[in-house]
Amino acid sequence: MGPAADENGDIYVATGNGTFDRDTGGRNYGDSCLKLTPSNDTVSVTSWFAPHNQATLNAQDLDFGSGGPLLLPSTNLFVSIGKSGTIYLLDRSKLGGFVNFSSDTNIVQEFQIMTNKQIAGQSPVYWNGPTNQFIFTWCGFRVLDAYKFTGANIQTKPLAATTVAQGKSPGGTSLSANGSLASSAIVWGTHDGNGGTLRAYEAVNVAHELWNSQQNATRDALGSYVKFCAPTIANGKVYVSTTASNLVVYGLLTPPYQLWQQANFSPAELADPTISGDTADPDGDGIPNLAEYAFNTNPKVAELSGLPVMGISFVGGSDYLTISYEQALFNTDITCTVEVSGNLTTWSSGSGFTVPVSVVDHGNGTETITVRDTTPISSATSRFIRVHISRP
Ligand SMILES: [Ca+2]
Ligand SMILES: [Ca+2]
Repeated sequence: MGPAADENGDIYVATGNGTFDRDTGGRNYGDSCLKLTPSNDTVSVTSWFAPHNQATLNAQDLDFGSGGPLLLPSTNLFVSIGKSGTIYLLDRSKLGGFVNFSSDTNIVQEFQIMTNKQIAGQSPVYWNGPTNQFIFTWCGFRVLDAYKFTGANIQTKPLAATTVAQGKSPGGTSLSANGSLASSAIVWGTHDGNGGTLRAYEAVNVAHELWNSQQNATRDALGSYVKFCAPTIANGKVYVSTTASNLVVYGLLTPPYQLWQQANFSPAELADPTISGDTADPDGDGIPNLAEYAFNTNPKVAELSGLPVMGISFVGGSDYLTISYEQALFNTDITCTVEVSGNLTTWSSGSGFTVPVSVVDHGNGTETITVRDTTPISSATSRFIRVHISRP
């Protein structure tokens, strides 16, 4: 599996089967983990670890490095999985060397995540969620497990697991999330069912499968997959490699705004822009449809609740205008920008004009965003604040 690098430029690699004689003064690091430090155009081993049973691992083809190192943010630790089914938690500043005992007393933690010796396949996946830090593993012949990382060690009993197990040659696992927002976080994984299937699980509870590519197989089937190869998520799409010499790209077939229109208007209404168009206001509440979409309100119910709320915050001895608005997380096809003005003619936003105050996730697919003015009320004759909605 691939190496990992930290903010100091140190590189961490886990090796597979091979000669190990470092403990007796040799230069061979089979079934080990190495910390490589670049300096003056050379790279040197500045710390290393080999499991106590490295000779057994080598003899039984249980490559230590079958799951690569994963650095854990905001700690000095990293985690690695071996083909033997052991998960290792190591201290980056002192990996531990080698001890000839019956267990690795020289490292932070180790435990068996699989009862049988199986294939790890790839690096674990980390997510800093709203209530827990998670480490996800989906190894060969195993279900996808979500472990809790406390910041110092890993709880050995999984918080949740899927019901679908990998086969002998596991695919790969990735995660997409909007920060720590629970409702946004998805664990994506490929596995060997039906020749290759992409599956999506709720990260806070991986027992809940959100979607898989066999639900509408005619349209979405992956067909084949590449073992140990994780999906890549970027710009709202999921990219999956296959053995059929093609890259399969998954995304929403219909833009979110269009889905919202379809959910709120009949086919006849959709054909009439005076009812379903961006600037139409069929419920007569003064809020045009695009704003009803942006603020997650009902375009057919005249109501004022749910609209942006203006307030005043006291910061550093001065009062500032603030505005809070609710937005659905699926609204990825519009941009809401808070703007401020002193004259209702010239509006400004961003650095020097507005500052983010908070983002509160409601856990139901919506969040409340609060932004404030940077000009104190007391220093101006008038101050105004608004949310500007734009759609490409
Ligand atoms: Ca309206
Ligand atoms: Ca309305």
